[in-house]
Amino acid sequence: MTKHKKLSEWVREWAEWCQASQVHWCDGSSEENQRLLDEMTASGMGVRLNESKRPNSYYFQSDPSDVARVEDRTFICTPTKEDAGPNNNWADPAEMKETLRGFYRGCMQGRTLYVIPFSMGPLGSNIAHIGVQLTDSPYVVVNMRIMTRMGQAVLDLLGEDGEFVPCMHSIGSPLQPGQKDARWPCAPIEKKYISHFSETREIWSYGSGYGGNALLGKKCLALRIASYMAKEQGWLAEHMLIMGITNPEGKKKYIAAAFPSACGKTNLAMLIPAMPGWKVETVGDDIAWMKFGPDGRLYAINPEAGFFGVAPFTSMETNPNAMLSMKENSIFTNVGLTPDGDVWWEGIGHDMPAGTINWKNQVHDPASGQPCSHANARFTAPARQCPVIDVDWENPAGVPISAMLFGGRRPSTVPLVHQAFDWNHGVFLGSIVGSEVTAAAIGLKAGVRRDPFAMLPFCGYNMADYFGHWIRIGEAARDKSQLPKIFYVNWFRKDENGKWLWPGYGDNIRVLEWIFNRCDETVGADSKAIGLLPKKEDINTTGIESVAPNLDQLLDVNKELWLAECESIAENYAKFGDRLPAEIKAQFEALKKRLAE
Ligand code: O2Y
Ligand code: MN
Repeated sequence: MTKHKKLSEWVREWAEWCQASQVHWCDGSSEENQRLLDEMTASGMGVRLNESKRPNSYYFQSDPSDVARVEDRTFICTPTKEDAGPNNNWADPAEMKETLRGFYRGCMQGRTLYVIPFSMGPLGSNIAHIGVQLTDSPYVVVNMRIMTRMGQAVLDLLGEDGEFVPCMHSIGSPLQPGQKDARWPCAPIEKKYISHFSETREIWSYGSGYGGNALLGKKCLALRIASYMAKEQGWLAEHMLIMGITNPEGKKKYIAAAFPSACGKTNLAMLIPAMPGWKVETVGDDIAWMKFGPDGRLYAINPEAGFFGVAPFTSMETNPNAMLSMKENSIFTNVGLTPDGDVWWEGIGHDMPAGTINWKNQVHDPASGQPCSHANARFTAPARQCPVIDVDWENPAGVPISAMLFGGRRPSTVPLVHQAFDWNHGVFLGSIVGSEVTAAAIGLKAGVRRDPFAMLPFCGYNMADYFGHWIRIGEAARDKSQLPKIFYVNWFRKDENGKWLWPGYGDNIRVLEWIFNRCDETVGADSKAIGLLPKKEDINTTGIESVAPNLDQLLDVNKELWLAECESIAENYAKFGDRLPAEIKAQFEALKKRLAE
């Protein structure tokens, strides 16, 4: 329990307003976790998987209206629309609170209000932050227990007056006496609201029980609210994986990488190098919080404690470390359930067993043309179970970052890898990130979506100001030479026939080798209009000789295509009007001038 008066009062007020049947303060113990899982299994919401196949693991199916983050129901409620920027749905904070207060009134009738104290980042780290989520979903509690450090230890750390981000959540489905509960209770799509009050650091989520809409530590706190806090306090909250790379000489560096959703961050974070002697270790697969350390370098922590990864097409071929991470103590949502009590999804690496139940709870008919698992079906697995988890993944001081990568799915134009000339040019590269659209969010148009820094759905304020914040971070560095070097990668380039030019996966280590060596300047580069490119011979193709001839195309910088790219960049920048920082405009002008030379 807690002696924190403000917290107790906040919980009491919401419990009363929502008319919760009871309040349960989560201690995070395995007994509590087991009780909730047993209750969900008994009610038919969850299924315990076969103990001999998937120990201590559970299966859930969501409502078909509740399968992914809902970007068009996500709001940033800053005092003015301009403060939220063209990148966000804005709503007036007072109006939004009034609307939601109306919805929250009585919304937990017949349900328990769970109080989840959680730390994003190792307990007590000076880069970490604490949140407290209220929820009426036991599914959310058991997922938060994997994804964060949760329970009594966090209350102890909060003490009597510690700071926390209040995170209010309800599935928006009160239960009347005698009413049979839905298997996955939630509100209809038009009543789902994922609202952020950036200035006052509050999250109010209503109507959804799924993923990023409901596990509020992840996208809501660790990115949208944290990005605003980071701007105010001079640090970075980024949509980035963090990995350690050790070369055959035993030298280790940490790299952070930002790719839009569904561009393979989890696969890269857990990569098995295709070149002998190299080692990759995982710190995190989705979010990085970075602060300057006492030595002037940027240090990163993974604020999360688990992986909430896309299941379809994850296999022992594509990502064995992810498969092994979820071999026990895991939760599966919207995948297939096999007759022998295990899970199955498209691309898992073996045929679907006959009689498998699909995510819509029907015996799956492969002839239906429909997938058995939803495209955004997820596994929730403890990070500590990853076979290549880094020794320092829970180091409260974080890990020193040598390089940052940006990238996306670009079938043409963008070369396999290029390096920024300097920090401000790197910020420019982050600002022009674009990718083919993802399945992780609904309601998107097909085609290339500009997703600056892979933060478009996750920046809690005007993105033009966010670009400015990155510029200021560069200026704040005590020693500019200590700043991470910035690169742009593109594993997804195709030839004229639509065939991949680069093998990807474990072979990406060949590109990482060049990046690693560029950090120490032990390898050269060709200066081109768009940045510094590898010389063909500096990308190691031993063992993939058939790919070597593709390097001409992979490293090609086509001026025509880049001039067209500039038009698309200009179109995107125009949204930000005068708020676009002068340094970014200068970088863009310099690029166009170099292309014209
Ligand atoms: O659709 C959701 O609720 C999950 S989205 C997600 C989950 C884990 C990591 N990244 C993402 C994302 O969309 O970037
Ligand atoms: Mn993500």
